[in-house]
Amino acid sequence: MTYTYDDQNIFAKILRGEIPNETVLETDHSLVFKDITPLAPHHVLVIPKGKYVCYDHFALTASEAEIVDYTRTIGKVCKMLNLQPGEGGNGYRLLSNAGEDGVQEVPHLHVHIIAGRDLGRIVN
Ligand code: D5M
Repeated sequence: MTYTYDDQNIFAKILRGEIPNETVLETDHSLVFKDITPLAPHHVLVIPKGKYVCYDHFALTASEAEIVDYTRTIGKVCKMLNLQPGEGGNGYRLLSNAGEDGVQEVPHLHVHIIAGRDLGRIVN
């Protein structure tokens, strides 16, 4: 399996501190920041600090520590933003685009957390 990571992608530049971001949460292995073009009242991106192109690349090659950190970070953000449907929140959507058919714009793994309005159905 060969993945080619582009060190010049915009999220790599954010991780290196070369361009600014609105950080929501930072952990040992993950960074969460506000999406520059929000689709809803809450729209943040969760990225691993490691060089992973997309979800399968990360899930199949990252260390367990990175995977646990990333998964828990997504949960922590849902909690921070009060989105948990079982805990009085109104829910959210997780989305991760990959590759050409997924219309991935930035080739560094990111999960979108989108919430704060009725997001409608995307699959039936
Ligand atoms: O979407 C990539 C997402 O990344 C898109 O929602 C815009 C967002 N983006 C692009 N540049 C920035 C910066 N500089 N800060 C914050 N958010 C940004 P996808 O199609 O999933 O690859």
